[in-house]
Amino acid sequence: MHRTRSLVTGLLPLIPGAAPERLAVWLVKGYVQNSSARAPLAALNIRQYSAAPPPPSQAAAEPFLNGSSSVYVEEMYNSWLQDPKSVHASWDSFFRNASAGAAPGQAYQAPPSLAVPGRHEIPITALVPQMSMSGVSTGLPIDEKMIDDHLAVQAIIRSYQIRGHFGAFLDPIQIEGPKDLNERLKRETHLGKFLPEAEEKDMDRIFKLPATTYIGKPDERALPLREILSRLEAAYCRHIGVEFMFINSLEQCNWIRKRFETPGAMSLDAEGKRLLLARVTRAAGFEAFLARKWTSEKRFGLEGCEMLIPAMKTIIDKSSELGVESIIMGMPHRGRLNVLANVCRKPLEQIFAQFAGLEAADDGSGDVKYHLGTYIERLNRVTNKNIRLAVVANPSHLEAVDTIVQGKTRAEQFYKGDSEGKKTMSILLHGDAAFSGQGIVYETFTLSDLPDYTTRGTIHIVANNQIGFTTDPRHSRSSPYCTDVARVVNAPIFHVNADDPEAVMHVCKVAAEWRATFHKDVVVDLVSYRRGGHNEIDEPMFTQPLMYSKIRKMKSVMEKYSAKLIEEGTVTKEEVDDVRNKYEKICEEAYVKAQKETQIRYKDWLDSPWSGFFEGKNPLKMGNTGVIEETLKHIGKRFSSTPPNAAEFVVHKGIERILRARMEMVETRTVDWALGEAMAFGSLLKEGIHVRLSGQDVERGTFSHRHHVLHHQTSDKSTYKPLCNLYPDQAPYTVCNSSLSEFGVLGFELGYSMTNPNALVCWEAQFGDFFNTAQCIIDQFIASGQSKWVRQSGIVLLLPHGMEGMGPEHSSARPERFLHACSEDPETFPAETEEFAIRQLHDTNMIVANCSTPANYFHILRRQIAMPFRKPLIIFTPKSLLRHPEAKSSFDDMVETTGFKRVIPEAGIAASQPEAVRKVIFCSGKIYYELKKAREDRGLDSAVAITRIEQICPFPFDLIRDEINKYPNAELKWAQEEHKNMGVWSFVQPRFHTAMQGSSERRLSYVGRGVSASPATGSKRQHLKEAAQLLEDAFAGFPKEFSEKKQYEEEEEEE
Ligand SMILES: Cc1ncc(C[n+]2csc(CCOP(=O)(O)OP(=O)(O)O)c2C)c(N)n1
Ligand SMILES: [Mg+2]
Repeated sequence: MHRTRSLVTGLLPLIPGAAPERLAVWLVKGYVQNSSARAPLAALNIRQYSAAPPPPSQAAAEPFLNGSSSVYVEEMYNSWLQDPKSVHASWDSFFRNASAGAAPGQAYQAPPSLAVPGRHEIPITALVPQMSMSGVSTGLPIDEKMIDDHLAVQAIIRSYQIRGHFGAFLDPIQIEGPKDLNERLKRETHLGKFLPEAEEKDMDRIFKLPATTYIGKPDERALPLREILSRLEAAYCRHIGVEFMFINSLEQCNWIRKRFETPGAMSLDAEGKRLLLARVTRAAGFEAFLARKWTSEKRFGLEGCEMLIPAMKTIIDKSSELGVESIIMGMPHRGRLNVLANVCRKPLEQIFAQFAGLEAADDGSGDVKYHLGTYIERLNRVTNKNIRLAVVANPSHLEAVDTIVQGKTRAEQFYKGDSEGKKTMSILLHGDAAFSGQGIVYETFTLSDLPDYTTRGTIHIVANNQIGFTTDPRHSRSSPYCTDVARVVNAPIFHVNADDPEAVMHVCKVAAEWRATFHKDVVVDLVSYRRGGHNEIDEPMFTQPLMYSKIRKMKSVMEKYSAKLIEEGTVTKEEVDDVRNKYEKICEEAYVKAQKETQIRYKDWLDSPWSGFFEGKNPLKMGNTGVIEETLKHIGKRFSSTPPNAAEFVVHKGIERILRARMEMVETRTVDWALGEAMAFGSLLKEGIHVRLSGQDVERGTFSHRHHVLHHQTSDKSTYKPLCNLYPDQAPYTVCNSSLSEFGVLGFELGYSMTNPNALVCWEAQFGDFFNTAQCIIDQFIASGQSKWVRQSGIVLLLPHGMEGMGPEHSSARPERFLHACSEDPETFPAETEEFAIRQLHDTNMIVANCSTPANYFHILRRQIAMPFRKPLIIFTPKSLLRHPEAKSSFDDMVETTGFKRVIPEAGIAASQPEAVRKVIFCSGKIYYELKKAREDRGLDSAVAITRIEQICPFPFDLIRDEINKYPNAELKWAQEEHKNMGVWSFVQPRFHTAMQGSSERRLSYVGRGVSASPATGSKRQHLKEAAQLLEDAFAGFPKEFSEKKQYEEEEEEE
């Protein structure tokens, strides 16, 4: 509360009296001061905003024309000047009287009320006797004063609702401010502060309660001011601070008001209190046990925020009661082991065994214990319903797991047909510093209400220990609260003092109900402290001496709450001891069991089990990727058509042309890139595989080549998706333009891909190089996820790539970055067996490819599903090749007998006379077409072979070796358009060496651009120069007769 408190203090000098005081007092004082000043309207300096003539001076002297009402009155007056009937009859009468010269104070006449009094409404006259009984003498007509007073009280109520949280007692350690904030606040609200002449009596005056509050019991329509203030303080200024009045839905605001203002809303029965105490005891007992057994082992203990555990359990109980069956959670290091033990009920011996440093029984490199995930299905004892809980494994990178959890949740909802999110939900846990500091949190929130990304409400819990490692909030954020980022999506934020267990329970229940009712995000901010250092080895006094001298004197929440319950007679001391001892015994027993363990199993910590997927499969046997011609034809035709039965669907002329061209290709048994992709997707859909393509502008495609969503040109929001209409029983196809985020959306799609192995989930970058804003997802999850967490994913990254003169960005998708993260050994030629290719795929961490033909693209997409396991696939996709006349494939390369080609060897004249070949140029991707043309131009077709490597990792050692051996007399070149320190060169170079099995006679050398700091030049001219030079260099070294021969042949042809 450091930062919040200083913000409030910062505001106080602006407030009359300067001393910190209750909002109500400040407001009422404002009224008193204004009314005593009685500034005439002309003096309020507001007319400069009005084009209307000034109101008559007599009217300006009316006593109620003060403060906030004056603007309103002036608006009324201006309207009345235009048309007297446009204002209420009472205003009409007032302005007529004032214009006619009525004396100040005499122009206003109260109109008779015609309305039937509703809830909170009582006839104003009914209050008059009480008002006069209070004996307050104002010297003004009683009804006018009363209106002002009522307006002031309404404003007080509203100000509590809006700003009451600033006065709430949220910080258990009271880093700043007077020791007893409650006492101070009481003193500040004393009657004398705003009505010095009749203090106590004014507090007893009765005020009608407006419809915007629920502080009245059912039969209470008016209350003494004292009671109003007291109830507002109970609702908004005790241990809960509610931020919600920024929400732009009246219904939602009222819903929240009701839950916090209704008298008795926060009370908990004895059974609830006992359960709560038991849960706090377990949370505290777990940390104490670990601290005792492993004194200096890092575990990122929860001490100081033990209430996180009962908070999560309450949310789970309530959500289960409201119909949720599966909860997917993401969380950082703090308290993670405790969550696994006490929320998920992961067997304690498995957790304790992690401390023993045992070897793993399964493959992989593993992860530290406070990053591991889990998946558990169990009975919720409170609701007696089954519940599935998953904690997603995460790296150290704080908050990076957020969108992965969201994607996984969304996928589970999708596959279960839970379109409203009633059965599956997510909970995200955060640290205070990370929540406000990490941009991915914002990216996660912005996905929360997008049709293809929403999870229908996430409950966020911040374990707000008011510190991030060694940094104070005042140095780690510029916002008053660490939770302010949630305001962007209108999520209510419940700050709660985590040393008040019952208050925590209340906000958690409300949060769960909110999610179930509105299906929107909500934040619970557990304001707490960190009893120790950042981890168990750190000394916090180095940097936070004051904070820690206070913390060291603090009793734990368990001690405080058990003392409270003993004192109020809810439990006995024996019961408290009993609960504690029982849990300790459970821990001891598990500890003994853990000691007998000899190995740990990473599989025990898997967050996304794919039951039934691996069972019964030969892990080295892959299905076919070719399909029958009939399927290609059918998909092609559908993909080239407008809605079959919608003659009125108006298609853009340009799209009509594209569709016609597609149809012509289908008729000639050819595909371009877009058609090849559609056939891959369509054929998988036919086989029951859900396909999801997500990313920026993917529906049309950045390069306007895809057009998976056709837009009716004369009817808004009327669209047609050909791939959703291929077969009556096909799987669903999802294509969705995403928010402009890479980190968030790639994380989301990765999470999506973890849920169902029988889905093809693709994320496309707008241009390939933009992936680097999502680098953390690639390094921490995609490249290493299986190794760390035995978790597989078949996600596909489509990264437009190619040096086409577009400048430093938009050119290279930086293949080197991905290749560097590949786990393949460059110096090992894998054993040559029949399963060479599939074993390589099985053993790699990622597949990296640059396909040069639509057919190969088609096959590699389909291979993702044909594989008996899942691996991430990174494809560098083309830009200019999308429309290149030669970059087309025949159906012949896609039918049943065909498959993906890891290498496309030279197939021209050179291949038929390999001994005569002088040079073999190996390359990958679009440069092939440029090299091919340059070779032809130079008449070198028989002298130079050009071979394409389509799958870069796993490296096709066997095929490359064969290709090299085929051309015994040729020099070997690697040509690439990326700079020498980029692209594929440094990856392939040692692998070629290995493929040549150490042959010292043959050497691969590089041809292409030199090294550079920037991926591409910004000058088109320079680009063309470099591109031309590259081709010159590639074909350098041939004697002149080669080109003369070519010239001779051409002349002969012309004749
Ligand atoms: C992206 C990232 N940057 C930096 C770190 C290093 N780091 C680990 S914990 C931590 C402090 C986190 O503070 P907070 O979010 O408040 O959580 P707490 O440790 O207080 O529970 C930091 C900076 C990290 N893990 N991840
Ligand atoms: Mg913190």
